[in-house]
Amino acid sequence: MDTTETTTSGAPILTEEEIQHYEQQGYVVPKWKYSTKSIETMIQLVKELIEANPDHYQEQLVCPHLPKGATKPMVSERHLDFLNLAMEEGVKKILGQILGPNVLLWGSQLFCKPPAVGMEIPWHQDGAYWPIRPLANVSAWIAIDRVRRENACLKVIPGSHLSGLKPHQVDSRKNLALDRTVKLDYLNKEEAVDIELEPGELVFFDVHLMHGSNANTSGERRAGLVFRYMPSTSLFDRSVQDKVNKSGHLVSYKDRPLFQVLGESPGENTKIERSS
Ligand SMILES: O=C(O)CCC(=O)C(=O)O
Repeated sequence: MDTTETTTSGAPILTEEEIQHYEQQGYVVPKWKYSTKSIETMIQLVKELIEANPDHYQEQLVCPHLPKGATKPMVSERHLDFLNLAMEEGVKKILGQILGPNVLLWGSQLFCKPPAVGMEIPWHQDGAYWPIRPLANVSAWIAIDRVRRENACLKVIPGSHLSGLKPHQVDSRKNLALDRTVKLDYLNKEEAVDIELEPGELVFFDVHLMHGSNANTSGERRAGLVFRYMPSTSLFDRSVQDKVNKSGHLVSYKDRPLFQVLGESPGENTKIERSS
């Protein structure tokens, strides 16, 4: 028997305390985690994705759940396997508890930091430019490798989601996986918490939570996979202007497929795919 397999039938997964933790701190690491089998799948998917896309930075493989990814086009032959991971029963249950009964998957990203040269991700809040109105999102960040402070785990500022979006500025330092950072006046780094996880464990966090991660200067790889979920009561606004990012790639939401994870769409979100 796979001892890490967790039951997904019957009772809700998050306890009242965990839900409160999410609401008050902006994140939660549930007891539920991916099975050993799913972890093995993820490790293999990461290997294949990186091998198939040698011109991409490994921290910037956007939307591997789509056949050609997004932003910088890539090859993701096993996009359906990524999609299945996003739809695992345990994750769905937790999303139902945090986001409510109507949930869409709209994005994903592999953040794989190779040993020694893995890029820093500066402190930021997600969503300033995301086309979700009203802005609402839960990210599920899954550890594929063992992640510790030493190999640049995710860091968060607990409670920072409560006061909304803060001003960001361009960060033009080299070797960053993201070129925007929250203005220093709004950042209290002393409050930062390291999210150290074993493979298959995951953290759910709010769209307004300040987070980031250091450069990986260790000898250990740090791979994490994130899925982005929104309530279908918000609109995915396809009228948002396309833009070209600093690397010269088109960021466009006009044709981004959305996948129904839970419940029904109220109808404003067009182009919804069924995953099965
Ligand atoms: O993987 C990381 O260290 C950062 C992830 C991140 O910024 C995100 O998921 O929004």
